[in-house]
Amino acid sequence: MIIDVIGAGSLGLMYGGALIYAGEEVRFWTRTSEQAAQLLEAGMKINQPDGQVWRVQAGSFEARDIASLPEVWNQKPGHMIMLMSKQGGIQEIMEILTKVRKLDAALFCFQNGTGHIPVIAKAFPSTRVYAAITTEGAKRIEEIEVTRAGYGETQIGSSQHAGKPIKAEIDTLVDKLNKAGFDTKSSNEIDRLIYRKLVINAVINPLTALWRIPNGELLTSRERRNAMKQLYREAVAVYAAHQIEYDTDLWEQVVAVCQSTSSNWSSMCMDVLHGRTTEIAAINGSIVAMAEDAGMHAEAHQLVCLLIEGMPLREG
Ligand code: KPL
Repeated sequence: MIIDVIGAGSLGLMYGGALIYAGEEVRFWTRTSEQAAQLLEAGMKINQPDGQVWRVQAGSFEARDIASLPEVWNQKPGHMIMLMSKQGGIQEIMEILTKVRKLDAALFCFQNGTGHIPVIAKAFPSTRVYAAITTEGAKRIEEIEVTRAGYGETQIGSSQHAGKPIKAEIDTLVDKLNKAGFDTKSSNEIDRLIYRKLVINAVINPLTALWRIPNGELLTSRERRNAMKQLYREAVAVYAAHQIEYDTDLWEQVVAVCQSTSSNWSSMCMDVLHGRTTEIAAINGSIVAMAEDAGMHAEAHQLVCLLIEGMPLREG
């Protein structure tokens, strides 16, 4: 079974590399042909939290730039796609995927934020689109080396905003990911988990990115906790206005994620440190939009959107 991993950033490399290490047939689709060439020549390396280094041999997988996907797929279709790019890259990837003659596959979306699942499901009616929510974190050291930040949890399920699911497809990926060393479960309530993760990201990501601190350091001062609380309160008020259910201990869950990922640099903090576009629009921006829909204002979320969007970007 061919697993196509689209996007070889930190999470893409970590999941894809671990699947190859576990014996799966993986094709990486990279943003640049340079990264694909490096992967093909040198293989890749995953540094595990326990100090082990998993070396994925060159020759044991395929890697190409994403632009060549339609041509290759039309000759040799894959079975499962893991879409690992950031939200900001989805549009471009979708444009490339529309060139595939018939994209008959299970497509697993690993993005933070909301909104992308129904858009992808509508654009590719012959795929089954699933959502994956993860607390795994990784840091890309080089184009071909990644360090896993700790042991997280991955949940996969079918969103009510996507087409009819095939349970066996979810179970197959769950099984493969567990064998590759990821604690993975299937979930019947993935939409609830998406909204749960949205709050977690909307509180942790912009603040860690603004203060340039690892997740755990958010808890170390009253001022930082107060800022977190303000974002949290606004987000759950917006959920209440939309009748979106959330766990009564969601605040404690946000704190628990800061603790369990205390030495991680959030994905948004990493983007800001590298001068890259962030996922702020899909995270806090979606809370601002939901607030507006309900005739409310989410002022703290609006402010962090402006602060993050005003950060200098680096070319390339
Ligand atoms: O999902 C994350 C991210 O960095 O995007 C958290 C859970 C905050 C872990 O760092």
